[in-house]
Amino acid sequence: MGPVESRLFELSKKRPLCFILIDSESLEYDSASNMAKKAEELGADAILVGGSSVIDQIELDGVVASIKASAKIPVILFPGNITGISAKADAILFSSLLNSENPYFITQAQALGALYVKKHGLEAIPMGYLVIGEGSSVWFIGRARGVPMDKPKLAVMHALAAKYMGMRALYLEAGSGVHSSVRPEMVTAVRKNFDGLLLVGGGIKDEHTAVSLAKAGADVIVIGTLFEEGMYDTVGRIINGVRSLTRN
Ligand code: 1GP
Repeated sequence: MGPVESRLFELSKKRPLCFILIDSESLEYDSASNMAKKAEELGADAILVGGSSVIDQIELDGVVASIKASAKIPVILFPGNITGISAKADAILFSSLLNSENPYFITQAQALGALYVKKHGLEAIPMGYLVIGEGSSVWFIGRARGVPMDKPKLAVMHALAAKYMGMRALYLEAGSGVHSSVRPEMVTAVRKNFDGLLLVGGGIKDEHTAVSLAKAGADVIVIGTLFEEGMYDTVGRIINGVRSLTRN
């Protein structure tokens, strides 16, 4: 484990964490900088930089550099494709979309991006990425065969596969901006079978939902849309609610 992963993993043993996802596409550097300051001020534990159709890596480098210059918390890439990698970040969620029907998203994009990650010494956090439900952008672009929301056992099967393949993190993704987030029952079932870092995101819009998911065993709650829409009061309540839970 590299330093960012170790730090987050250790912290997650004490309390659940909250990450803010910033979509790097068409983001002015000043806005990126302000968003980073705001995320840190609200108490986020890390900033994820993502975007499912990033095409301008020069712009991405600028966005990541602006975020890094404005916040002390780790800046972690959450790429949707090989164009989402920047040497300026602290680490990368090096993910395989476990339930994609297109091998490109399972191992090929990873192979195409691997030498860049090595060349720039980016800390890679090996992660299984599992799309839950249907109809989101990631579901469509990633050609995912979405795990039905009410079938926790199917999520558990993938979680065990991720564990046996050596992945130290797992992300249960309902998709950005969706109406319904992953259900706590699914998180509980996965938690019993996966002891790595468990991230849950997509469609989390209120403190009650976020806290229920963290209580069910999520180590990290990821918030994107609410933050992007400037709903800072709600995001602040979510972060405080999640961070105030303790782990035994
Ligand atoms: C998307 O899970 C994240 O990858 C965040 O989702 O934008 O719905 O918060 P939201």
